Amino acid sequence: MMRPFSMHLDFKTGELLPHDRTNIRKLSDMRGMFLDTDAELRILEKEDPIIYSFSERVLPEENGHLQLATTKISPGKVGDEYFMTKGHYHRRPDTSEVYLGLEGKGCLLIQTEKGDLESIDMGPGILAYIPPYWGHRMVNTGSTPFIFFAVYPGDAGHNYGDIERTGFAKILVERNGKPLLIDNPKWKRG
Ligand code: PAN
Ligand code: ZN
Repeated sequence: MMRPFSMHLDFKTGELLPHDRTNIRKLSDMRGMFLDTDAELRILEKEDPIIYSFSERVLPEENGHLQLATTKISPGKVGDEYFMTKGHYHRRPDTSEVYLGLEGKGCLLIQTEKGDLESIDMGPGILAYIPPYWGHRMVNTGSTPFIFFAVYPGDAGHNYGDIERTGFAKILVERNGKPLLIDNPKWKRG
């Protein structure tokens, strides 16, 4: 039987100590996920920026356990679309998740496979509940890193393939210096 434990979560930096691994997602890992592929190429000709990183405490991938992670999304845009996570459904789709905003300004996009989409403005202290079956992607709509903490069932797993194929029904772009949610012309119904 696992022994109880505690960890330290730095609310300013999102650092989770101790953690077992940090995953880094650069723009080259997300080819084709942003709308403006010409802007994507122009950036990649010069550099390959880190779009986000997330640190995880590896816990058993079993029903009854929970997984813990913090994510930090860099500020920035590809064309006029804000940096974001890849987004996913859970491999076990009947599992939920909690996202807690820690630092910066963000927006959570949550959608069903049919493209029923909701957005939730995120910031420090805002807690979002993602019910079973809803795909989720976080977007940094601010000019500083956006940091959030996530808790989800141990055996939820990640299904990235469906989002890679369909995208999200809406995307977040900057218009007149402010975030605007618009229909994604590349969206394919799941
Ligand atoms: C989060 C995400 C994390 C990175 O912990 O895994 O923010 O985003 P992507 O997984 O979409 O690359 C979570 O939702 N876990 O289930
Ligand atoms: Zn998730």
